[in-house]
Amino acid sequence: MPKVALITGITGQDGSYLTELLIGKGYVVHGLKRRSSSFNTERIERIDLHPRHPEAHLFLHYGDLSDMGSLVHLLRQVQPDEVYNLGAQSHVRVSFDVPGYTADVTGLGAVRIMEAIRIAEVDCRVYQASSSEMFGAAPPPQNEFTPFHPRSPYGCAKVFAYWSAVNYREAWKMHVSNGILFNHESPRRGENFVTRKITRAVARIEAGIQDKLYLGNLDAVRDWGYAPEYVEAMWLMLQQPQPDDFVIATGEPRTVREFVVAAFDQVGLDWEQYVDTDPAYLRPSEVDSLIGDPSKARQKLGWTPKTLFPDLVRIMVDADRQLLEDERMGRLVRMDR
Ligand code: NAP
Ligand code: F7E
Repeated sequence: MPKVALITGITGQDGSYLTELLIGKGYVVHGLKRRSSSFNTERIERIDLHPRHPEAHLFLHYGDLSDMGSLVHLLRQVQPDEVYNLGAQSHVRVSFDVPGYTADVTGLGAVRIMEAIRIAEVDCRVYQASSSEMFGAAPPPQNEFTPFHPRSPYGCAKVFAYWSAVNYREAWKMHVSNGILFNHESPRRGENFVTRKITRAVARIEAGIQDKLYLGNLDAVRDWGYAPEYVEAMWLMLQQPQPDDFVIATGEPRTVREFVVAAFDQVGLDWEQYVDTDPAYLRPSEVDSLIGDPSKARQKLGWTPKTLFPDLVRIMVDADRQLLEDERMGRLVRMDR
């Protein structure tokens, strides 16, 4: 019998890569998608079934992390072996504008999915998408023992979800693991996160269809990895006999400015001619520096990052140049966006 997985947030960056990984392993994958007025399944539309795994399948279901009933019904119907809770209002800056909604979906949503698992009496393992944003103002390097000091409604909601996951593990003996993932990027990254905003702009400026790129804080330090490798870590966590919490990161600190320079360098343009700052993109309270220590994941999961900063920038700039070319030629946009 193939294993069955349920993914919330399947239409997002990580959901799409995780779906491909699990289909490649022969899983039957069920995804929760929310209703929207425009199509939101672009990232998973062209996922091919794996030739070696004819039993693998992908099914999508309407539901919402704010709607408990939809979660209970879906869990009863699907009876998953593994649940990956990736759904969230995941934008930090936006969370200051919609703090209540962020708390509801990103925070309480995690409780709803775990409580729904209990109500539906499903015997499964759970992955909770925790975040380095929980560390916030705690000085780097950050590891599993670093105390949390969140700096946004998003970070606060993720801390609530993190401790709720630990509590379901302790109280109900559920196999729930937190992946504390540092920033991870790809050509499928949402266009209003800084890396993708930069690489999309670089391609457009090179093509002569954009004049300027407006950014906020160029001094923020982040630890950027490559999303397809990070979803592998999620899967590895659920294959462990005991549930646990793991930091997933590269350990390599880079500023937003360094990302800008590397991306413009790749197309031979001088970034200073094109980049301006706009206070609209600053945050009421910023997270200055996130640098992860992934030693525990290396030792216990055998996980190490392979794609580091220069390759990540190259992959993203190349993909956005190709995407622009495809759009200009009227070609079908490729799945590896
Ligand atoms: P993403 O691209 O923003 O995807 C978020 C997903 O959540 C989308 O599928 C979205 O659906 C869905 N969603 C939003 N509100 C929902 C609701 N009310 N009910 C059900 N689904 C809802 O995020 P990502 O980068 O893939 O990240 C995946 C998870 O990891 C998130 O929980 C994020 O907070 C967390 N995380 C991300 C990073 C990172 O660097 N990427 C690092 C640490 C943790 P639509 O497509 O309809 O919007
Ligand atoms: O910002 C600065 C900004 O929005 C990175 C989410 O996936 O990772 C992500 O959160 C840095 C910040 O990601 C702009 O102030 C400058 O210091 O790409 P970001 P994030 O806030 O780190 C964590 C781990 C998550 O869990 C989240 O879900 O870049 N920055 N100028 C800018 N950021 C944006 N978005 N736009 C700018 O114009």
